Amino acid sequence: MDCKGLSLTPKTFQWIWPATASSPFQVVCHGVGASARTMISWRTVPTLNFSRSWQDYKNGFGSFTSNDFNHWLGLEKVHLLTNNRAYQLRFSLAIQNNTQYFGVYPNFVVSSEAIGYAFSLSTPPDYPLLDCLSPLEGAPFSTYDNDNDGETSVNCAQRHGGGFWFKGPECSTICNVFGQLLQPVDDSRSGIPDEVFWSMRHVAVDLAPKKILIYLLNI
Ligand SMILES: [Ca+2]
Repeated sequence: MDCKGLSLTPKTFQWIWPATASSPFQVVCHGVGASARTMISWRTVPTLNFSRSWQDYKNGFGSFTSNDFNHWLGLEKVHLLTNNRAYQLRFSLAIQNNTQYFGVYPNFVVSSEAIGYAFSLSTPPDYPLLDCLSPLEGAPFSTYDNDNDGETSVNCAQRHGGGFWFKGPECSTICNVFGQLLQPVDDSRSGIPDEVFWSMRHVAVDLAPKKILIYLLNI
């Protein structure tokens, strides 16, 4: 069971129990019915630090009980969810005027900790945001204290200020979703390596959103 089909208020904490899990766990469900989103991350305030250890990225961190909802669900739970049912992964980025941009990744599956929570996915459709994840498919997850980026000359997670499926030495040139959420008023990247950003198709600016939501949609 996940958020799909639950009769919910628009945004709420729910206990779910995927068949792949040995015990139930709490997630944020957002929306109702067939379009309900199982949230992986909610970033609307810059105060929650995403420069975290492997254990934190594995198990999750942030607010699971209070009403600001800012959190990372945890790689182990994302692994359990995506091996239980087919999902589309979505990133929703909002800029200052509340315009939203989407990154959409069909058939997103995260492997086990034994192979570093590497992911697989299907070719994403064209959207205004460039395809950030396909070049990183198969790479294990990295944190500052568990550097799996494959390049000894750099610690990508440390450079970019948060965990991700980095591949060195470039790390991730198209997006950085777990860096510092600086929320610049002009919506564009200041250029520091550990800032949140996402490059756009056809436009020579990197978007620096004020808000990022990451979630799974049933497909
Ligand atoms: Ca490295």
